[in-house]
Amino acid sequence: MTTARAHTNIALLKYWGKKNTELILPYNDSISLTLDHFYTDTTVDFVSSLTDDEILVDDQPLTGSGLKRAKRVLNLIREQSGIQENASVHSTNHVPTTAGLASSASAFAALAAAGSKAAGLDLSDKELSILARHGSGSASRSIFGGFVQWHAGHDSQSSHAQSIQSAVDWDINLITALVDTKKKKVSSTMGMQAVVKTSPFFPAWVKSAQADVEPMKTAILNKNLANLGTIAENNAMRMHATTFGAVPNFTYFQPQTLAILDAVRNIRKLGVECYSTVDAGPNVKIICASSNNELIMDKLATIINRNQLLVCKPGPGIKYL
Ligand code: 2P0
Repeated sequence: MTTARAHTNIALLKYWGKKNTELILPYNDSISLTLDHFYTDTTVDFVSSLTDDEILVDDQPLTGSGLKRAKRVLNLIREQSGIQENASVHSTNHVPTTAGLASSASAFAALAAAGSKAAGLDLSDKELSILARHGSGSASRSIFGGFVQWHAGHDSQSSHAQSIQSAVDWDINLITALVDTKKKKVSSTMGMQAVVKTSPFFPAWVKSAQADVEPMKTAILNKNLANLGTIAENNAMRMHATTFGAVPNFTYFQPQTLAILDAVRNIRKLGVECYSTVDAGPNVKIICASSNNELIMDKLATIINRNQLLVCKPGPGIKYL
């Protein structure tokens, strides 16, 4: 029996579009920051008496596409290890459902780590990243701490994440503005597929997202918040532009999302470094130095309640408990 802990991550350069939906191979590289505080603990045991995999998430049996994806990861572990038993999986999310942060990244990273170790495999971080990717694309990045790059690659073996800077020893954090925490109408998986198939802006997105990779890595290594934030904000807006071009068109933005994006631009004009990023939902994550957190949160107080603002710091990679 093995327990592993994996943390969530936020993409600074987004993964948005699969060129292979079975293997979960993305069109472009993405770059993320792993977060502290929000994580998933997963315990896996292979048990001969079980007639099927038994997967409980927060004490509820997993169903639907989540179950299918978890079984896909467990089947790969069985293939690689030669083990035949079914698995007993217990997973606990320490990602508040109200936080509007994705838990699929931490969930599948923790499952890959705990499952492979419980099956007697001793996988490298790269191999774990490939395994986690089969559950959810963003999970490939949650194997590593700090700043992480997911190489798009050209096949399963070449599509994996890698650390850029695991120990973040400079002042950068995120403020998450929780605009709406209800389940979204268009899931990431559905949204990105719709865009790949129907948005004429998609090819331009892939080209510009790939061109962001080297400048973003340089900004991270130089600890240059202004460059990092500018590239991240533009990248996020371009991702969202693809949804406006889809048929039928859709958007993850809500009125309050736009109000916060505007407020962040205005705070920046006052000389305070802060930049927005938005994932496949209405919540805004504000990239800034922690020394400016209070000032920024005070300025946002006219738009959003203080208790809807959550500070997220850089966090570590996978751990075995
Ligand atoms: C990201 N997102 O890079 C992007 C930005 C959402 C917007 O990764 O279909 O849950 O399971 O591979 O990983 C969310 O997508 O999608 C995501 P699947 P996933 O963080």
